[in-house]
Amino acid sequence: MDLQIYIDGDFYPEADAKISVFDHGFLYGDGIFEGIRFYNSRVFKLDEHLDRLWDSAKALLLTIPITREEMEAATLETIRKNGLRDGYIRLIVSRGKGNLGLSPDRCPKASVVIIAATIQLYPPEAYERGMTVITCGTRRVSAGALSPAVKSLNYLNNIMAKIEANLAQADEGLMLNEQGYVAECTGDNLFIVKRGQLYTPPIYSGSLRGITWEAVLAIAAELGIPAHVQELTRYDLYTADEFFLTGTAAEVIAAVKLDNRIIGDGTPGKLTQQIIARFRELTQSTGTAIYT
Ligand code: PXG
Repeated sequence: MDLQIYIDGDFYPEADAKISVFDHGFLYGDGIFEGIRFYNSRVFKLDEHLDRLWDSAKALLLTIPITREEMEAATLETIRKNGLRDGYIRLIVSRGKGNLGLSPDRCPKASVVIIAATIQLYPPEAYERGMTVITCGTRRVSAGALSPAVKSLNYLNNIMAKIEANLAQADEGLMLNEQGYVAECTGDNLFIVKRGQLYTPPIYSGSLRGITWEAVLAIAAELGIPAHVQELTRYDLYTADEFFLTGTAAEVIAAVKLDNRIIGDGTPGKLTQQIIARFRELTQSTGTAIYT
């Protein structure tokens, strides 16, 4: 069956789901998005994603043209229209149709697009063996240029790093900030385990405030695993016992090699597996119900 895509209040089959070439999301990457997962007929962390969407909009002085309640209803309706129980939502708010000229004041109304589909970010075997990661030369864009906390349609910084990882035949790319501290991977936050404790870089090192990242910090608290949010260098990663990545698309996934160095014993670590197991339980049993 053709996907049914939501655009500004109406549903269109995929082939007819089109936006203007004068939309500033297309012309300038001016807009924001969220990537949200749903499992077992529940949307995982929907409120948190909508909070972040509204924060991104505020940071860009972008007026979302519908209310938060309408956005939530439209998201759930898009999943129902496609009859899905497990999958992935891409929610986009673009600056909208304007003219050739980058000023957003030429765009009278933002556009909302909601796609409900599926996503497979990494090959299934990567979840078994663990990911290989390389450090990218491309630095994460500084907060002084464009805050990495804004989930904007401008992903070229991450895409340039992803290209480096692809060329090196690694599963993911590690991005450092301008000071050389660890920021995040191209579409995932990261954690290490050292002597039974978790460490992860703070948001101000240059990462998105990941919703999976926050969920993992909550799991650590629940499981009694001490967790430290502090600046990290590659030294910390090279000498870690375990290394794993988090993201809505990636979920929680072990990383076993960085720059061709083996991390820990080269297999997904015990604490990582414990966290993955609890994360799976939560994704299967919590979230906003879609079909009631
Ligand atoms: N950092 C960046 C730069 C991201 O884009 C994350 C961290 C993880 O955040 P969440 O909130 O998802 O835990 C992301 C999220 C895609 C895709 O289509 C990318 C993300 C999420 C969903 C899909 O590649 N990135």
